[in-house]
Amino acid sequence: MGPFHSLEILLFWIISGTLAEYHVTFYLSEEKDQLSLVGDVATSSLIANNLTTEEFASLKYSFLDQNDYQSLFTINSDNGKLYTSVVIDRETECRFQEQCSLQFEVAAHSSLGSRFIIISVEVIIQDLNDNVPTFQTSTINRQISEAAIIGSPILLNEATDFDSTLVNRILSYDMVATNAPFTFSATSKSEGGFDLKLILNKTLDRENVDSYNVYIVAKDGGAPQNTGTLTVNIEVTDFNDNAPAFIGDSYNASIPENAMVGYSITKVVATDKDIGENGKVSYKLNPRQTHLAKIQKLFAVSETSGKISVKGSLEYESGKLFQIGIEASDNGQQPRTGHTTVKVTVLDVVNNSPQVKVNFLLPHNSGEVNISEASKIGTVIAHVTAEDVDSGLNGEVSCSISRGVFSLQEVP
Ligand SMILES: [Ca+2]
Ligand SMILES: [Ca+2]
Ligand SMILES: [Ca+2]
Ligand SMILES: [Ca+2]
Repeated sequence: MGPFHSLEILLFWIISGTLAEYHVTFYLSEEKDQLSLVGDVATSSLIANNLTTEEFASLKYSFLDQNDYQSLFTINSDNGKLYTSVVIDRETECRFQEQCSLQFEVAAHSSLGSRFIIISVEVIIQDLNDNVPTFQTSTINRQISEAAIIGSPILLNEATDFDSTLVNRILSYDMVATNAPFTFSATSKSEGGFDLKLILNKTLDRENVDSYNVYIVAKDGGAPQNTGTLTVNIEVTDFNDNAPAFIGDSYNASIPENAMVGYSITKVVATDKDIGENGKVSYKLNPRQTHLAKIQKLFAVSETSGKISVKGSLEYESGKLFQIGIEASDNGQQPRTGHTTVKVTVLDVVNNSPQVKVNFLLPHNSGEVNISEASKIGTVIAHVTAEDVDSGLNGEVSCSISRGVFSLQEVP
């Protein structure tokens, strides 16, 4: 038999060897040290049963194919013992797979004669609970309106645990006990994993509590158990549920009748418990008040400061009491309003002279009248009136005459 003939036989064995007669399975925990023994291919495969002692002793072992797993394992060519060549991480080799089975073939060939044996080797990498449930970020921020109805959800993203076996993956989530008005729900999804959400279980009031912290713990099933925690910062956003309220129900002020335009009468203040535009207060004259036109003519209110000032002349308003209706409004999308009244008394301070008016009862000329010397005492000559535009004491008038020939008599 020439050398060409032997080559043909060898090729035949290789082709038929794809259906290996021998099969061996080893179990190896992940994370073993480099050069840890995985198993003995020679003895575990029981190939010795069909060989002479000499043939078995002469076998040389090698990987049949140049495949990926040669970077993970080495085989002793003399005795067929399989070792790790690196620290094997199950999650690198079999990410998200529940089974981690590495399969390759080892060739055993004898230098005696032409023995060529193919052994199918399966290494099952066993999982260690070496991964911790991890949320994408350890803290997240969420917002919910204080107007949210009970049952409103806040959706949360689930955590990841790269351990993919039944026990070492995430099996449950819990919320750490809290006073926050939320219940927690973790529902298994058919495709694996969980739907996580917080559900509002009480009505909110931002003006009372404007934020909550909630802690969610993801737990795997390993022993010891690994956990990962998510902090959820919940901001309660404002709803315009408060109207501006004046510090006083009514304000009283008095001003002199000669107050100039721009004279500051008083200042009203309203506060609003909401924030932002919902709490931004502006002032104006209440459009629904009696005598609006006159009030608008005489008085002004600063939109921003609430300062009430004189807008028109009060010269003819002395002694009067004005009731100025003021409206405060917030700047919410649906504004809310509050109302108050400013009572303003106009004081009489300018003392005008009484005006005397004489109406002659006899024919007269340019204020002169002729009367007969025969006139009887008590003859009525003229009707005299004295008027004063002032009010109070300034408007009280007394009347007298200086010459003794005539006298004044008050007409009832
Ligand atoms: Ca693992
Ligand atoms: Ca784990
Ligand atoms: Ca408001
Ligand atoms: Ca509010």
